[in-house]
Amino acid sequence: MLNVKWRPVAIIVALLVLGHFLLLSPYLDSRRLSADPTADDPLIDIKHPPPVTVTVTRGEAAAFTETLVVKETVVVHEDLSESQEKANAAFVILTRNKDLKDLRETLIQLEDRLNRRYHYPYVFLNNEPFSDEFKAKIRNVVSGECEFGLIPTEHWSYPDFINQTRAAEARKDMAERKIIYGGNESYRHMCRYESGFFFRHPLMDKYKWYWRVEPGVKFACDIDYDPFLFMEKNDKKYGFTISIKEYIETIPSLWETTMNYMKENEAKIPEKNLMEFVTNKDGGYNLCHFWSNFEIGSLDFLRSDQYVSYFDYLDRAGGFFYERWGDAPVHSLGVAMFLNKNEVHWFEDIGYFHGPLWNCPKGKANDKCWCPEEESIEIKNKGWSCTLDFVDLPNP
Ligand SMILES: Nc1nc2c(ncn2[C@@H]2O[C@H](COP(=O)(O)OP(=O)(O)OP(=O)(O)O)[C@@H](O)[C@H]2O)c(=O)[nH]1
Ligand SMILES: *[C@@H]1O[C@H](CO)[C@@H](O)[C@H](O)[C@H]1NC(C)=O
Ligand SMILES: *[C@@H]1O[C@H](CO)[C@@H](O)[C@H](O)[C@H]1NC(C)=O
Ligand SMILES: [Mg+2]
Repeated sequence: MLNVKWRPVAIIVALLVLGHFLLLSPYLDSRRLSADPTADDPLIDIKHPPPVTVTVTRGEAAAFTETLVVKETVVVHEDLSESQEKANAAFVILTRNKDLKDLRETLIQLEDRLNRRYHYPYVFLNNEPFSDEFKAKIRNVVSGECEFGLIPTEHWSYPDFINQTRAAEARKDMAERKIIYGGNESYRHMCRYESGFFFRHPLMDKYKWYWRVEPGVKFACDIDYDPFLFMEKNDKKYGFTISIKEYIETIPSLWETTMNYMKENEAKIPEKNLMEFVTNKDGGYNLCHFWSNFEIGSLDFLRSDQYVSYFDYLDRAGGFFYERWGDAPVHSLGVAMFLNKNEVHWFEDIGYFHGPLWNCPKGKANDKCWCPEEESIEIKNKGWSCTLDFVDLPNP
């Protein structure tokens, strides 16, 4: 408690702060509603103008959305402290016991920036059993329920149709050519698992939405709305923060295999899709993909016959082992084939770092962040990022 002699001072300060808000709020509100958002923001690129239509249910959100590039009509939902509505969702984290320290750093940020208000549960997955120390020290830093799952061996081993001699030769060759993770066997099991199995782990069955988190990633901005409910209310199926171009050496035959799948499964491909996002002018792969270390997405989409049949087709082709197909391009090609632009959302407002790249909100949206906006990949390295091209695609 405050020492008695300071109480009058505290009351005066509180009154001053309150008065400040009462006087300023009409001005702030009208500015939010009427200002031309481009007028005072030097960072807005005229080629990528700010949103024309933004529907919000909360005054605060209008100011928040004002400086974002995203062109779409969205509904931002109220904080849980006011409405009790919650999505059927969980964070899902593939990790190892040795990641404990990095993971705790990440989860403390995620809780501070978001989940202390929402208490969404966590599912931790591992190909080896989690230690008691790991479980206890994770439970100590999060506000949601935790479940710890073991990955079944069939999902983290060679399928019988893979020639392991050929796989070993491919690793040796790719290591000699210094291809990133080229010689790494466990990395390949990880990529295959994240491509085709995490959403089928029994612990995920009860959920409709997932948010993928990795040990070591950072969250830089206060997130004052529920991103899961945002997805649900706006009929989104897949959300990302960073998009970049893949190293071609890791996926030499992924595009051709995908094209073959599409030819053989025409009936499964909706007319309105996002293939334009991944296709270059001569009809090849432009290497663009959503970086899958961050994803907020629909589990029903990944569990759909469409997506699973695509994964099975890729798995049979062997590229997870004979090449080094990453789960990011695989998810992204699945999204591009089966979803349309309105179903995919750039969480421009979520300040996110996965070494070495940032997604960082610009302008007013940066006020509750500690990330530098000029570091955001789509500004800092336009040629490597695909995000502004995504934004420019026509809505269906
Ligand atoms: N249980 C388990 N998790 C793994 C294994 N390898 C990677 N992971 C997890 O899989 C995810 C991706 O692995 P990373 O090593 O971060 O791969 P990356 O993001 O492509 O590469 P970095 O640039 O090193 O981060 C992370 O959540 C890891 O914790 C593994 O062998 N076992
Ligand atoms: C497996 O791959 C090796 C090396 O590429 C090859 O020599 C061998 O014939 C293959 N085995 C089968 C059964 O295809
Ligand atoms: C192999 O990949 C894993 C991530 O899956 C990484 O932690 C490990 O350091 C890599 N090993 C080598 C030798 O690069
Ligand atoms: Mg990583």
